[in-house]
Parts: sequence; structure tokens; C-alpha cells
Amino acid sequence: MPFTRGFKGRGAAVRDPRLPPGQYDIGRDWPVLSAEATPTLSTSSWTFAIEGLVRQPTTWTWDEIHALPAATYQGAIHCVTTWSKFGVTFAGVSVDTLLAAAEPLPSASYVVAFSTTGYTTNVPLADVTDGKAWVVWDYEGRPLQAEHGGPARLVVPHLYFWKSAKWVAGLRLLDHDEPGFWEVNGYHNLGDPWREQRYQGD
Ligand SMILES: Nc1nc2c(c(=O)[nH]1)N[C@H]1C(S)=C(S)[C@@H](COP(=O)(O)O)O[C@H]1N2
Ligand SMILES: [Mo]
Repeated sequence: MPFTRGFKGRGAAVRDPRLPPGQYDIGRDWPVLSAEATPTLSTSSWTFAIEGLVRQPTTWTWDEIHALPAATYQGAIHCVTTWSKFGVTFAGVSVDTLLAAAEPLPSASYVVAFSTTGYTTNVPLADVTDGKAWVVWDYEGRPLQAEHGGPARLVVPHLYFWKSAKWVAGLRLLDHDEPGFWEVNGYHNLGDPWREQRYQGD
């Protein structure tokens, strides 16, 4: 049931409780925000790799990743530029499924997600495990559009959307934190929208 705007007490507007601080509901729009030109990637040569501190470095082809158990994320996404979008549905595979195959070593505590374009973004390993992150290729029942990261992107919806690397090619597991593209350019290292961690020092 959609949240209804209303008033509480003497005219204090009730804020949608799903909106993190400083965010607004963009509705049906979905802006494209890319640092790079949209690459043209063929699913016939597409691969996704988990490498670094894992017992079984693993690479999946397009067909192989589709053969894994399907998983869906339905909920909100929050961009650091202050828009949030509710009720989005992405389908793909849970990062948990991929990590289970690759078997992280006990020393693995950080992740760098990397894209075919060279884009990178860092997250603690704990922020992509236990149902918190997905590699997705389907948006609202259709193939993910190239400008939104298709054939496949990472989705880490509990963090600002810059952590959701478009055209994702893999995850590298590390024993130390390694800030990515936006993080070295002043964005917050973690990016929790509920703590409004937009920029370094927030
Ligand atoms: N490869 C890549 N992934 C990226 C980005 C980018 O520039 N390049 N931008 C990030 C940012 S800042 C946001 S808000 C979202 C935007 O995704 P969208 O264009 O599908 O809205 O992608 C994130 N992932
Ligand atoms: Mo963003």
C-alpha cells in the first residue's frame, strides 16, 4: 500500500519513513548517472569473476551465472544526489551464492567491485553478504538496459547507489580497504544513507 502524505499534530508534515535523511522520492523516473560512456557488452563474451582472497577463484559465463539459483531484490534505491526510488525489482543472483562457490578465506574482509570500464567501488565484505547484495541482469522483468549497467550490474541497495557498480565484471576480496573511483574523489568510504554518509567526514 503506498504511503499517504498526511499531517500530524499542528501541521507537521509526516515524512515517508522509507526516505533516508535528505532524500526525496523521485517517483517513476530513473536518472542515468555514469562517469564513463556506456559500453557495448556482448553476453556471449561476458564473464563475472570472484578473485583475490578466496579458496576457489571462480569465473562464470553468462550461461553459467544464469544456471545458479535465481534471486530478486525488491525495494528502494538511494542515490547520493538525493533521489530515492521505491518499489524497484531487480532479478539475478545473490552475491551469497557466488561467494559460496568461491569460498572466501578467513582473512578476506573487504571487497572491490570492478567494472569492464575500469570503474571500481569498495565495500566491507560484511556489506555484500547475508542477503545484502545481488548481481542483476533483469529490471522489472526486462533485460537491464545498457545505460543502467546491462548486461549486469551490482546492486547493494542498503548503501548509496554509487556502490552498485554498473557493467560489473567481478569482485576482488582483500584483507584491507581499497577506496574506489568515487571514494578517492571525496565520497564517503561506506555510504550508509541512513547515516547520511555522502562525503568523507560525514
Ligand atoms: N560503472 C559505473 N557504475 C556506477 C556509476 C558509474 O559512473 N559507473 N555510477 C554510480 C552512481 S553514482 C549511481 S547513482 C548509480 C546510477 O545508476 P543508474 O545510472 O542506473 O541510475 O550507478 C553507480 N554505478
Ligand atoms: Mo550516485
